[in-house]
Amino acid sequence: MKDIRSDWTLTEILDTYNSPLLELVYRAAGIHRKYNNSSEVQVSSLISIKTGGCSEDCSYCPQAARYNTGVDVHKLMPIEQVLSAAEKAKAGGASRLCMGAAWREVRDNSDFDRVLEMVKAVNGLNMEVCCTLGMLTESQAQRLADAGLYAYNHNLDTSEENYKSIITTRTYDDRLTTIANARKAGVTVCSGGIIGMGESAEDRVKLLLTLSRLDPQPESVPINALVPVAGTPLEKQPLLPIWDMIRMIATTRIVMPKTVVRLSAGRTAMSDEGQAFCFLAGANSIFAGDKLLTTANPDFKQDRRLFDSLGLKPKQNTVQNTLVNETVLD
Ligand code: SAM
Ligand code: DTB
Ligand code: SF4
Repeated sequence: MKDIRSDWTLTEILDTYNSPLLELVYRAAGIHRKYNNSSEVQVSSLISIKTGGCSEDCSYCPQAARYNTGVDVHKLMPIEQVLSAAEKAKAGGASRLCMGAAWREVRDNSDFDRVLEMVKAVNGLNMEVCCTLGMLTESQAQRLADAGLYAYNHNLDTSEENYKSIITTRTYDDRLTTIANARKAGVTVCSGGIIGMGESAEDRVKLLLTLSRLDPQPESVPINALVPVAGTPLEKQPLLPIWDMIRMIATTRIVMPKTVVRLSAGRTAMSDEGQAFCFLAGANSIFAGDKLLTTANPDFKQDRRLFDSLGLKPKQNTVQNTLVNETVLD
């Protein structure tokens, strides 16, 4: 049977997810080695270009204005600050920079113009540029593409059925529309979810079913473990068992063989051995640098040590940057 499929069924993915753990990992590791270089891990770095004060009610998020989480709220950063953070990330081994803004949606205003300038500037460093700015129209996606955006991150987070219990201020369809808008503009798609929010195994599998049926499948799928933040409705959620993360990564790898599967939020609570299992099961990307958007993450040095112990190396950026010359000439 062929491996790259857009016709996975719920039962097939559920059976895969529930199969004996070591068999599941063995199968996922085989698929991973067939389609990817298993000794390479793509390293991304995150920067929060606009923090907190968001109008949405995402139950997991420390940046929603309605929860008292004590995040350090700040308006859109100056371009120079983004550039120096990007340079630091590049020096630490990151080949991709993801800029996140706590916005419900992008508006056509001077802030968006500044984000477009940031995209151009980071492109000039020859890094893959990714943004996560909330909902986008097709023309906004096109303007980002024209500025040289490589990827747009917009997570589906959970199953359509469970979505309403996590977020009420937007719909699953809104998310799918933004993903389609990014795709139409020729920007690659990064979309995944969060586990450990109290969802069932079936919710996790339904998320993967939806992602696997996107045509083409997303180029990158971040799997986040919930970071329970005090002040959010999910603050009391127990920490995700590592075995659940390994199962989710392995299943993602099997249903989306060529996708970059990112072991995302939650790594500070994971052991090196737990993370090693995730890499074996097909994870081939991480966020590196001591901060995600607002919460802690292992620093570059710690990850370098982990890579050295496991014989992994950071993937070099192979994307040819067509806008570099243009930026230099500007
Ligand atoms: N506002 C934009 C949006 O919602 O698309 C972009 C930023 S938002 C913070 C990006 C993603 O971070 C969310 O879709 C969610 O998957 C993830 N995230 C936020 N808080 C998290 C938490 N406490 N634990 C794990 N992942 C989280
Ligand atoms: C994704 O899936 N995870 C990243 C990135 N995409 C934007 C964000 C994780 C945020 C974790 C909570 C925080 O640091 O605020
Ligand atoms: Fe706002 Fe994004 Fe956080 Fe939701 S996840 S509250 S949209 S920043």
